[in-house]
Formats: sequence, structure tokens, C-alpha cells
Amino acid sequence: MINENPTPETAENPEEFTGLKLGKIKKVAAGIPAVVSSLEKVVGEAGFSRGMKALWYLNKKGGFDCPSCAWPDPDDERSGIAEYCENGARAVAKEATAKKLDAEFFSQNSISDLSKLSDYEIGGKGRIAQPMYLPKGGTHYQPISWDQAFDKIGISLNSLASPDEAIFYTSGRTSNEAAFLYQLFVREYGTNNLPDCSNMCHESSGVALGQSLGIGKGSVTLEDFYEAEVIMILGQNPGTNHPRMLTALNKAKANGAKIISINPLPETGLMGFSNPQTVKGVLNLDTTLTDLFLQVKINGDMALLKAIQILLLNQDDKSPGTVLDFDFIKNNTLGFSDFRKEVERYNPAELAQIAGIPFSQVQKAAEILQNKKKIIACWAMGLTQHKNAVDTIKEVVNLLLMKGSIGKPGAGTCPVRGHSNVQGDRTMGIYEKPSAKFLAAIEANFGFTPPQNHGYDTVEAIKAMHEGKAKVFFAMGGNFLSATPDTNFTAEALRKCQLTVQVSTKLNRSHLVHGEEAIILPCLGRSDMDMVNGENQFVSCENSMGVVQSSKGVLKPISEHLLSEPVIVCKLAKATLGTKTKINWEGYALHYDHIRQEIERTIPGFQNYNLRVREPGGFYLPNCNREGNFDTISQKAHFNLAPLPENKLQEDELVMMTIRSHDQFNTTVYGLNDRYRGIYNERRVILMNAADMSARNLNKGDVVDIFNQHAGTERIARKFIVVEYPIPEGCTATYFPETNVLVPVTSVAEKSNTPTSKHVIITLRKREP
Ligand SMILES: Nc1nc2c(c(=O)[nH]1)N[C@H]1C(S)=C(S)[C@@H](COP(=O)(O)OP(=O)(O)OC[C@H]3O[C@@H](n4cnc5c(=O)[nH]c(N)nc54)[C@H](O)[C@@H]3O)O[C@H]1N2
Ligand SMILES: Nc1nc2c(c(=O)[nH]1)N[C@H]1C(S)=C(S)[C@@H](COP(=O)(O)OP(=O)(O)OC[C@H]3O[C@@H](n4cnc5c(=O)[nH]c(N)nc54)[C@H](O)[C@@H]3O)O[C@H]1N2
Ligand SMILES: [Mo]
Repeated sequence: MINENPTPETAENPEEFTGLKLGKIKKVAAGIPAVVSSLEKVVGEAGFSRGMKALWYLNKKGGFDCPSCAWPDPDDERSGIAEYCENGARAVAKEATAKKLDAEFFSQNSISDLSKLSDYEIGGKGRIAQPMYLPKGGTHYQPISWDQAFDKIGISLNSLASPDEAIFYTSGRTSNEAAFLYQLFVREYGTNNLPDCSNMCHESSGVALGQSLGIGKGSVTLEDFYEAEVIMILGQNPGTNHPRMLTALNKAKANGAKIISINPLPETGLMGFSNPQTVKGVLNLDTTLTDLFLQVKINGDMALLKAIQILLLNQDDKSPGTVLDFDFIKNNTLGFSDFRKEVERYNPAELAQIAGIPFSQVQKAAEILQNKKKIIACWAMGLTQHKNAVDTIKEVVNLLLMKGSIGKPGAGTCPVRGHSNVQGDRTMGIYEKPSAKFLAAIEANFGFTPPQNHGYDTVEAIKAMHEGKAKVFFAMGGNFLSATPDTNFTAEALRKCQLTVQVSTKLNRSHLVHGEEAIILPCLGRSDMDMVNGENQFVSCENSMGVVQSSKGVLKPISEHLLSEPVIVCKLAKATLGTKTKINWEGYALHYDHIRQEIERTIPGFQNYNLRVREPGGFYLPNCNREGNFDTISQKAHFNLAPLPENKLQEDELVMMTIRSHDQFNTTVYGLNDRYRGIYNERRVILMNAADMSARNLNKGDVVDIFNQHAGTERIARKFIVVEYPIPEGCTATYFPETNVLVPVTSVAEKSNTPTSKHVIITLRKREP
């Protein structure tokens, strides 16, 4: 069907309420309710035997890697009950769903109608069951054969004036094997335009750690948690986003570790935990996890860290050498005396005030840290998505360096990664700024000269499409439209493309807001069997702690028309590069061992890949920090000097952080509850401090429109219900992706270009009933 006057599909969620119910903030996370909730979800979506089979193999050695977060599995004994969490089970349930979207579904549902649904409704539709094509001006997707789809993409890519007019996005679930082939194809085609979800996620961590410590990854292993004396958790909500981390924290605590949580919200999982995998947990006896909760203002972390540093320096002055590790500082670091001078410009009591924390509590934090040497710092999006994110993370590193808390058991850095293989994708070369060394290895092994100039990251990619500099958008997974900032700007950018292609498992809004032509390539998920020549192929992933292990699906795919991601890349490469290619793409598709051989030849740390990946539990990649080395130019760790960020607000302005509810995985909304925070059946809410509400004459249940002004543009998100919440004054919280429309594409972190999704300056206007 062709539409003569197409109205643009809706890029935003409908402004309709679903019926808010408020409960109490939960005191403990997990326990029996979480297990019951996961079983219900999986069985409900996938049916009993399919669901139970999936759960049984989830995160077992030899089973498949959980498609949810990147938290590592224990190296030794894995839980006899189940090595998964409620949210992992839900991710599996949605993937294992028995609901199929085939040609009939797409002929009955126009793109415009589907776009009027909420993300929750769209995601609930099911798995895409065959390749689909949307012609120019079309209103409905139509079936297309795989060969025709690849031909169309190849023709479109070859019609561009330059390969740099194409963009190849990756989400973080793509396996090592698929990611390696994908970047190889993209570079042989001729561009480094390889933006990924990492650009919106831990990019700031990668940049900060690379510059300060010489490796863009964290240094600790799970064993380090069990030996640590203090664990600091900054800007992270593990109860919802990395529930299995609570098991590790629980064990650390039993071994005597003290836990300091730094967060604007009293997140349930950080406060108390009942482990569903132990008898005590099954009986719902809980542990208080956090010893000291510092309720920092949004982006008050740098001030807080500096205050703690000053107190530690002062303490050491009183009895030299008892607090700081001067041997470590002297032998392994550069810049300590300048750092000291810089930080001592400040007054710790004033810093505490800026951070929004009583000075006595900052003193308590310093007391806890004072005599300890084994300190682990964990962090996630609460630190990475700010203008000064890179410097804040370097400030965390400064604190660890003062204490000599890197490169020894029980100590180090722990940026807790998001997507299950986001770290592996980077290791495989999914990066718009590849190193010269990496490109040289590609050239030596594959006989073509890869492009040397840097490509677009995510924010640059949006702008390039908007300016008409990029015309074909290809996504290996993810939901680019909804995950990126400035939803309406990004929608315009995608609509300007001549072709948008999505390799996907499930339907999402990026299929509905599209270029002139659009193609959906449906792929196998983690839990699906991947039979090639009678053998079930496995792939591999790298978790948050640098362990590479195999992942083999167990479920019969819901449709015979699905292809695996590695096979999709091979076919795409053949269709695009034709006889020009120097690479035997067909060979890789026959057995994934062939891909792993290429990875082994090209990327350090993968010796005997095919052998070691078959060992139960996999293997650790080398990590210089873990071994006590710093691969910076100077071969030393660097203290960083950074001023405090200026967070000045106008009278009526507030800061908004966009966070995840309990019932979502990024843009996939499993349900409408945020159980731990006591918010039920509604996502269009804004959490506010009581004083900020009364200053604006707002009452609980009032409805507001939210505004952002940045770089001369006004953005509006309409209809959000005010919820009073224990959040610091001046701070508010909303759920993403509903409020991504307010995150300016022009507001990014210095040095990492990550959208500042945790620091959106807003004003509110009450809607009259
Ligand atoms: N179930 C589930 N699991 C997931 C995901 C999911 O959506 N659902 N997403 C995955 C992905 S890709 C990622 S990256 C991770 C994300 O994991 P998190 O980073 O835990 O996710 P967010 O909800 O963004 O939470 C950020 C936390 O930082 C706090 N915060 C916000 N601003 C500040 C600040 O300025 N300072 C401090 N100290 N804290 C702040 C918020 O209150 C919140 O607790 O989780 C991964 N795992
Ligand atoms: N405002 C705001 N915006 C944010 C964030 C925030 O905290 N606040 N967080 C940011 C972060 S940390 C991240 S990581 C990004 C996430 O950005 P993305 O990774 O782009 O988004 P997801 O929602 O994880 O993508 C979900 C889609 O991936 C597809 N999918 C699932 N499994 C597979 C698979 O195995 N293969 C393939 N090919 N496709 C699959 C499904 O179609 C599903 O709809 O969002 C970022 N956006
Ligand atoms: Mo992420």
C-alpha cells in the first residue's frame, strides 16, 4: 500500500496515563517474590517446557549467556538453583516468546498505527519472523526474500558517493563472532562509521580509565569482591540493573567488607538484600548491604570525592604514611603533588555542602577508608552521563591511587557494564576511533587497507544524518531512535535517510520511524539454537570483568526464516562487496571456529581461542592493571587535575536524571511497575522533592509538562504525574525513553561525547485539569 500524503509516524510514546498506584519503597530486594515473578514471566511468554528449558540453561557453564546485563558469572561453583535474576529471566522470556510477527501481522498493522502504541505494547507484540521491506511511500511492511533484501542493501550502499555516507550502529548484545565480522565488513567497504551503544553508556569510563590507567576496562574480578575491605558504589542501581551483583556484595559483606553507596536515591537493592539462591534468602531473611549511604545531589560526586580526598590527606599529615600508600604513589604514579595542590584549594566543608551531604557523613566515609588498602570502586550511568563525567571518573581513580588500591587483590576499578557483550564488541573493533595498531593488524591479515580517518560516534551520526551527510543507516540490534537523545531530532535524522536497516529480534520503534525505504532483518537471539550443517554453533561474549566464554542457544527458533548475526554479515558482505572482496565470507558461515581463528590472529589475548573458549567458564583476557602495570605513554598511572563542575541553575530550574524502572531493559519495557521504588502501573511520572513541589505549588498527583531549553531550542515532554520522593532538593527523576525527547543532542560529556542523560536542566509547568 502506498500513501500519497504520509503523516510522520509518532516517535514518542503516547501521552496517555495507564493508572498510577503508589506503594511503599521496598526495604529489601530479590528474595522469593523475585523468583516467583521470573517463573511467571517466562512460563507466561514461552510456555512451560520452552520456558523452563531456557531458564535451566541460562548462565550455566555450557549453556547460554544471559542476554540481559554484563555482570560476570562465578568462576567456580554456579548456583544449583539458577544463575539468573528476575530481570535476566524476563529478558529470556521476551526472547523465547511464542508470539511471531509474520507477513500477515505486518499486512494487518500499518506502520503509522503501530507507532501510536507505547513501547510496552510494541515490545509485547513478539519476535519478528521473516525479513520485511518497506518501499518508498509505503504504509505497511511487506515480505521480502533474504536474497532480495541483501541485494537492495548492497545496491544502496554501492550507490553512495562515499562509504562515509553510511552508518553502521551496534547494540551491545552482538556476539564476538558477529561483531568481528561486522567491523571487518564495514572497514573493507571503506568506513569507520561504527557508532555503538557504548557511546551513550560507558564511553566516559573507557576514556577516563584509558587516560589515567592505560586500559579502558575495569581491573577487578569477582574474587576481588570477596577480598575487598571497602566497596564504593557510585551512580548505580544494582538491585534492578545488575541483580546478581547483590550476591557478590552479600558475600563480600560476610567476609567483612564495608559498603558505601553514593546515590541521589535510596535504591532498594543497595539498602537490603535477600538472596533467592540461599536457604536464608528463600526464607526471606535479609542483609543490610550499605554501611554508609551518601545521598548526593545529582552530579555532586566530584565535590564529594574531593572532600573525602582532603580529609584523607589531612589524616595522613597527622600520622604520615598510615593513610596514603606512598610507595605505590612513588613507584607507579605521576602527578601526585600537583593533584594535592589542586584539591587542597578547596574547603572540605564547602565541598560537602555542594555535594548536598552533611559534613559529618563525609567524615564517616573518610574514617571508613582511612585504614583500608583494599578498596573497590563500582560505578555506572550515574557517573558516565554528565558533562564532566570523564573527570569525575578520573577523580574516583585519584582516590584509588592515593590508597594504592589498584593492581592488588581485593582492590581496583569496576565500571559495571550494561549490555551483555558491550565490552566484547569493543574488543572486537566496534569502535569509530580504531587504533593504528588494530588497523595495521587488519591490513596484515586480510590484505586490504582499512580507512584511517575516524568515523562518527552516536551523536555525530545523528547530526550527520540530519545534515544529509549520511544516507544509509544500518543497525546491528538495538533501538537507535528510542535510545538516543533528542527523540524528535533523531527521528528527523532517520527520516532523511534513503535506507534504514535493522537487524532485530523484536519489534521496536526504530522499525516504525524509518528512512525512505526500510528493511528489517530478523535474527536469532542468544537462547535460540543456531544449526549449521547439523551442528549447533556457539558464539562467545566478554563480560564486565574480561572473561570470555561460550554461549550456545537451546531453543528451537520460532521461525525457519531467521538467520544468525554472523551469517547475516557474511551475506551482506558478499552482496555489497561482490568480487571486490579479499575475504572468504562463505567459509565463516560454515563454522564459527573459522571466525574465532581470525580473531585469534588479529586481536591480542585470544591465543588458542577455540580451545580455551570450550573450557567450562571460559578464560580471562589480559588486563595490565590487574597485573600491576599501566599501559599509558609514561607506563605510570596519572593523577588527574580537574576543577569542580559549575552546576548553577536559574531560580525555577531543576535537574532531571533519566533512569531505568525495574520493569525495563533499556527501551524494552517488560511491565509498568517500578516495584522497589513503590511506583506501579505508570511510567509517566516525575519524582520530586517535597520542598521543590511546595515551592512550585505542586501537589502529589498534579500533572506537569516538562521543558528543556538548550542551545536555542525548546523541548517539551507533556503530561507527567508528580510523585513525592526522597530525592535531594533541586533534583528530579524520570524514566527513559519517555523523556529522551528532552535530552539535547547538543549536550554531551567532554572528551567522551556521551549524551548527558543524567543532567537535563528542566522547568515545569502545571497543566490545568
Ligand atoms: N533490568 C535491567 N538491567 C539492565 C538494564 C536495564 O535497563 N534493565 N540496562 C543495562 C545497561 S545498558 C546499563 S548501562 C546498566 C545501567 O545500570 P545503572 O547505571 O544502574 O542504570 P540507571 O537506571 O541509569 O541508574 C543510574 C543510577 O545512578 C543514580 N544517579 C543518577 N545521577 C547520579 C549522579 O549524578 N550521581 C550519583 N552518584 N548517582 C546518580 C540513579 O539514582 C540510579 O540509581 O544496566 C544494564 N542492566
Ligand atoms: N535518556 C537516557 N537514554 C539512554 C540511557 C539513559 O540512561 N538515559 N542509557 C543509554 C544506554 S546505557 C544504552 S546501553 C543505550 C541502549 O541502546 P540500544 O542498545 O540501542 O537499545 P536497547 O533498548 O537495548 O535495544 C533493544 C532492541 O535490541 C534488539 N535485540 C535484542 N536482542 C537482540 C539480539 O540478540 N540481536 C539483535 N540483532 N537485536 C537484538 C531488539 O529488537 C530490541 O528491541 O541507551 C542509552 N540511552
Ligand atoms: Mo548501557
